[in-house]
Amino acid sequence: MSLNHELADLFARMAAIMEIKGENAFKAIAFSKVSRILKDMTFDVREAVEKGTLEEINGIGKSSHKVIEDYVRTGRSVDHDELAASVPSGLLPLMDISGLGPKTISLFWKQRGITSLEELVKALADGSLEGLKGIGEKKLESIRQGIAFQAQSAGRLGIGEALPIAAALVSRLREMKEVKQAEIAGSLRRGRETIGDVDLLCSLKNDAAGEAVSAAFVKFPEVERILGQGITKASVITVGGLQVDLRIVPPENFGAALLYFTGSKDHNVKLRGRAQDMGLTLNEWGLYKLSEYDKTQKKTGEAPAIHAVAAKTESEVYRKLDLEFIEPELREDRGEIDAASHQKLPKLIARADLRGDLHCHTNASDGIATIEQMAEAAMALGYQFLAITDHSKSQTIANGLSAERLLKHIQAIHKVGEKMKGIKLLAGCEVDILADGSLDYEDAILAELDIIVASPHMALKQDSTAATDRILRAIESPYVSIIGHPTGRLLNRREGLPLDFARIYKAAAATGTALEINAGYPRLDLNDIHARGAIDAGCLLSIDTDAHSVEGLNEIDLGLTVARRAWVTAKQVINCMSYQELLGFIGRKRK
Ligand code: DGT
Ligand code: CA
Ligand code: CA
Ligand code: ZN
Repeated sequence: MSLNHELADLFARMAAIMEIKGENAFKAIAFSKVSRILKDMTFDVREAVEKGTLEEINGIGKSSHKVIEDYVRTGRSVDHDELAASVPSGLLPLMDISGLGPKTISLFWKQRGITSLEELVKALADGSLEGLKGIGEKKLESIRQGIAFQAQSAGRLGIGEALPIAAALVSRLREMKEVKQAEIAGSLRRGRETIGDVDLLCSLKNDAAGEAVSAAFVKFPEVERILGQGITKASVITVGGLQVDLRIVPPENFGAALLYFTGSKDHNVKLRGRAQDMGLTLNEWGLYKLSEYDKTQKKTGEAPAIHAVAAKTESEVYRKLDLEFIEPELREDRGEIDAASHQKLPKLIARADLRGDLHCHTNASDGIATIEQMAEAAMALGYQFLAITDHSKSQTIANGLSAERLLKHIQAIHKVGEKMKGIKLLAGCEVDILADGSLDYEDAILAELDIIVASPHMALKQDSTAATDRILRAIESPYVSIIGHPTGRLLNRREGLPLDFARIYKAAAATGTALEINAGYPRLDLNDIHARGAIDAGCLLSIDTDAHSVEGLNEIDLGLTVARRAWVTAKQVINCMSYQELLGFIGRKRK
């Protein structure tokens, strides 16, 4: 985790503790804001401290400076530690339970003496939480579900947390003069949304350097604890509690090893079966002729002393198995091997296919940049269009726009759009889908907008029927072009709406409504399974960052990963249309 993110978490925690204590409401809000700013910042906050330019960062006040400076200098903050010590330590982990906010925690603590997860579980079971003001059985049930959900996702880290750590380790390996190649393998290379452990692979320029490389690896700054270390292997626990296994393999076997350790296991099993059928055998060392392969030749931990049919690159192995190259995101045994054997693999969408972002926020609602700044940033990314979609009026905590403010904002967006050459701006809005499926403005107001992303934000605990009817009703509106983050889930934190997806896909396809893959972490909503279900049902998708800052517009990659895992091609994504085609898409539904 970067220093910025560590500090962002620290501020979020401080804000939560203040809320639990019921003190300093204004300071709690200010600290939440600082947390968000730190998360979105592109430069290292350490630089700002060293150069003394902390004051120039908008939105970070005096009392935050001290916390940041302390933390940068000493790795901790006295203010934070004092605050944390002022509440029972068992209360803080409760913050991570979906359905349980600081206000409720505060109530449980002050009225019922709950100070830990253990006590909460017990109280939920024995009925002692009944009768609290504002806490009905429905709320209690949703907390029970939140606890169950947390237990079920325990032990797997989200890709957004795991990837930066793994990427830092790989780039450190690549900087070493002894290292020839270093790659991420395992579920992380396949782009799974949660990661059990990280598998890294490297090869060396000189066989004898294994000991030195593995010794250096376990001393990388991200490493917190060493589990094991040898000539061909090392295992560590990093900051954030992530296990990372490094394997060192000979360069001539690198491709086969990468293939093997990328998995998935089910994909590997299918590949080995295919190899067998062709009179070959496939293992982590290479692809060999079965007739030449004699297990007795092979000492454990060493490459077989025979000529390999293929071993050096993954492409070679796939080619010798009469398969097209299968991208790592597809290696889940979901039909990819069969497709590859018939040259029927999809040409997966890539970053270069995107022509614009259709969901982002400015400082008119809860973003931090202006319309101009967002538009310029989108241009710098090579985009041809950008939709500005600030929040609608019900999102009061996000400074959602009243109808009156929205109409002015539309004019402001159009004005900037006319001024700017090289990018088209769409005056849009992220309109709340209210609990009953109605939209947050009258149709007459909606008709003024160039594009509408309609999203669920509140009432995310509905049952399947209510939730599905709600989204269906929004899909039926001729003004809605995109359903934003359709379930409202947050990875590892909130399950989101239990939609009946078959009905959603059908209605979206029939009406010409795109379903969003929200690339913002930890949303990633739709996920890979549902995105694939959508395209199989003939729906179009939209892939958007939901950026709240200029930097946020860069965070499209995880959304693309989800899309690629869903077999999505550029043809199925409205962000890959030309501007004219996009207008046609929006216009057809409105007619
Ligand atoms: P994870 O770590 O749970 O997120 O998922 P993976 O896919 O990274 O699984 P992991 O770390 O246990 O193993 C990495 C890869 O190594 C896996 O995708 C395939 C390969 N592998 C590991 N153990 C076996 C095995 O017993 N049989 C086969 N065929 N492949 C294995
Ligand atoms: Ca793994
Ligand atoms: Ca592993
Ligand atoms: Zn939203």
